[in-house]
Amino acid sequence: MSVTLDISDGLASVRLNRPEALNALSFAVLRELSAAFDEAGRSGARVLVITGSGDKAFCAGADIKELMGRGLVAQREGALLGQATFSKLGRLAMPSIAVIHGYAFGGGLELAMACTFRIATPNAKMGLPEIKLGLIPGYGGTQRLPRLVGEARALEMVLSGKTIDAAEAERIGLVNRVVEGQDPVALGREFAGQFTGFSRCASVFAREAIQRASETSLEEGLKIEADLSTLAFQTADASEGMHAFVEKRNAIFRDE
Ligand code: DAK
Repeated sequence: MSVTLDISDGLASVRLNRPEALNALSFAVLRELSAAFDEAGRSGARVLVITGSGDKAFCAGADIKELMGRGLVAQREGALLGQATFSKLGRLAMPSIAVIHGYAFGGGLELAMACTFRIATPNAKMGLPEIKLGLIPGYGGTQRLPRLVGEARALEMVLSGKTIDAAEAERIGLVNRVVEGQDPVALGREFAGQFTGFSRCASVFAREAIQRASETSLEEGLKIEADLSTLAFQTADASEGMHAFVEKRNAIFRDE
């Protein structure tokens, strides 16, 4: 298997496992990823962490060797497969975290950008180098990068194909944090710890509202917020959270 999924203690850990090709995303890998996300979603895990195996790369992008010589219809189907696979991450009830260690290029960075959060080790190198191949990003990069870093920086990265390091990625908001440590899963688990103790309902509503912010007008977005925040009041967890405050105790959330 080129993708492994391990679920323990509420953490779903997805690992790209093709170190000999720097974890490049073949179409078979995309299909395995898609299946792993489905299974993680069914598992009830509270958070999902994605890492790459080996010490050189999170993921060096789409498998360039496999992309060559395919017809236009097949290429379009391939782009749609990559987009659908990555979009699945955003629809999971749990937040997802990409731990970028080493290279995250092209489709690898697009996978990371589809996650809720990205953290990077100091040796991380990121870029969308498709332009150097005569291509443009096809797995969501032209849409997610400007939403994360703004149009000007996205244009600079996509049109130059340049590589940026972890510090620069943190500065422009492409990654949430630079973290130090040898074990990527442990780094992801530690970062995830901030999000796992609350109501899943509230977490899902908050993510939905924030995701919609970049897709709608302010007026429409405020309506979405009013609806989702009102919905949050209907949950047992909201009742528990407010009662716990008044009773000066820790809340026990049940995701209800
Ligand atoms: N694909 C296939 N194999 C790859 C690969 C990749 N993206 N990246 C690395 N490898 C393989 C290398 O070929 C090599 O295998 P062997 O030759 O030993 O068999 C092995 O991994 C180790 O790589 P290197 O020997 O090159 O290692 P270095 O440390 O010297 O260099 C590197 C590391 C990451 C700087 C270098 O490997 C590199 O530049 N890799 C390519 C990075 C890249 O350009 N990625 C973006 C790909 S484009 C679509 C539209 C667009 C796209 C996809 C679909 N549709 C419309 C369907 C575009 C997506 C992309 O991601």
